[in-house]
Amino acid sequence: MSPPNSGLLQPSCRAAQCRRLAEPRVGKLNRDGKKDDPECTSGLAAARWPRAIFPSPGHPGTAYQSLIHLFCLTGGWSNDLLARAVALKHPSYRWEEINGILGELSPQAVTDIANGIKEKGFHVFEQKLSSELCDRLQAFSLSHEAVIRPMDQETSSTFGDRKAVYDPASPKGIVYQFEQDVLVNEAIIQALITDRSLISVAQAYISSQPVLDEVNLWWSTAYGGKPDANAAQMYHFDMDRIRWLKFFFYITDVGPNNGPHCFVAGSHKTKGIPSSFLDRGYVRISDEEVRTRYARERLIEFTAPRGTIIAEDTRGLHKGLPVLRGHRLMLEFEFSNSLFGATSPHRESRIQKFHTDNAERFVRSHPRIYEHWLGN
Ligand SMILES: O=C(O)CCC(=O)C(=O)O
Ligand SMILES: [Fe+2]
Repeated sequence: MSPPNSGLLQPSCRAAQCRRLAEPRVGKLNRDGKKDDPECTSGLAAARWPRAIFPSPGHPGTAYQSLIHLFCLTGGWSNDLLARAVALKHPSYRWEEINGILGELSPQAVTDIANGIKEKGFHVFEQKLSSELCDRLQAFSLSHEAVIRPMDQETSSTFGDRKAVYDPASPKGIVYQFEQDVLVNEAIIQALITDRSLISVAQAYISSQPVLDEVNLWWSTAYGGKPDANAAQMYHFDMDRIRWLKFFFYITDVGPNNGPHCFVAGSHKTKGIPSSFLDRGYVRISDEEVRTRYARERLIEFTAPRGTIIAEDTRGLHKGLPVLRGHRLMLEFEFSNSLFGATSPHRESRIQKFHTDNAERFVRSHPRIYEHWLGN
């Protein structure tokens, strides 16, 4: 099934948040290497969404467009090569103690997790966010306004930016996305983004110092009743950076009806996505096409209780299933090896206030990790 808005993906701009759910707006690369102008091809181009999840409009710079173009052309070699250069310039931090929400991890345990992700493209941690933390995040999400994301058929002119507090009894849209500048100023989020166990896994996977690139939290609802590409509910790969790792945290229970996150195991590898898909550029791919190319056991659907933490290389094919009943509240962080790539629409998102000395000390002593959120 192809997305109503022509299947063109635009750079998931995080001006407000792509939540890049499905990044609906990267310019499509034609066989001859030319690409459509994503700024012009999508009616969503004027909408402003945070990029990590939901594709948002933004300014696809030349560097960014080249990144996508080369990825599609080389099946991923270009990213691997660039990542090696970045790793030389920004080698990983060496920490004696690795302790945090993933427990106390030995350097070997971190390496094993990273190797598992290299092989499969994801890791589901045994450790979970505590039920108290999930309660607090849920309470926050039921009492703060979020941006209601326009759906595929809606454009900024018919929709505009709408904000509301999510009411589970009467959802007004398919995705309620919290703004990143609000999130990074919340105490719980500050504790999590400075968690050494998460950061250690990220840097082991990307083989260099990580840069926190995206902080997203969103409700997915049963509104609409069909897959919405703009809400990342069709298979796609992310391609805003050279190399990255995402952490997904289920804050509510996710059963088959609550829109489980899906991933095609192994598709993150170089040449893991068939060239027949890549030749079409940065477009969404239908379930049927994915089913014909990959064995059934590679199509993973993550149904799991709240608190579950998944690390995933979203260079592989992934999506969220539409919510059929109830809702799903998901928190997401992205750690990249550098900010090279898409422009940064949420430049205005700043940490204004620290809630603990620990968080402040950690952020100030690792300015590269938080360069996106500190200002210059
Ligand atoms: O909602 C989902 O499970 C998919 C999210 C997604 O595509 C992303 O965060 O990159
Ligand atoms: Fe995505």
